[in-house]
Amino acid sequence: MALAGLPGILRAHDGTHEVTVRIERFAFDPPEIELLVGDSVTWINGDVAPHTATALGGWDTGSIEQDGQSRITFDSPGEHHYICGFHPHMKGTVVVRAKTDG
Ligand SMILES: [Cu+2]
Repeated sequence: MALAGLPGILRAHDGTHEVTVRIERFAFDPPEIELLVGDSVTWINGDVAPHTATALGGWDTGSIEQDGQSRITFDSPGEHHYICGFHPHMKGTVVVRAKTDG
């Protein structure tokens, strides 16, 4: 299936997308995601321990309890490196591309 250079997690882009990142065993899965402006990401915590997705100097999901979730919408292009506020060794990246790219 032709995806116009976008990664497999994105399909034909009509309107906005919602991408899911699962938190399992103290790791973000997938650790790196790529989306377009206007898309949103939902983090779902499968661990017993609470986690966050926290970009330094940026957005923060706040604490997500077991089986809880939190969603953030990305309105501008950029590359966001984020961690879990409770477990800073947990790292993830959100790359937001302008819709005119590619
Ligand atoms: Cu954590």
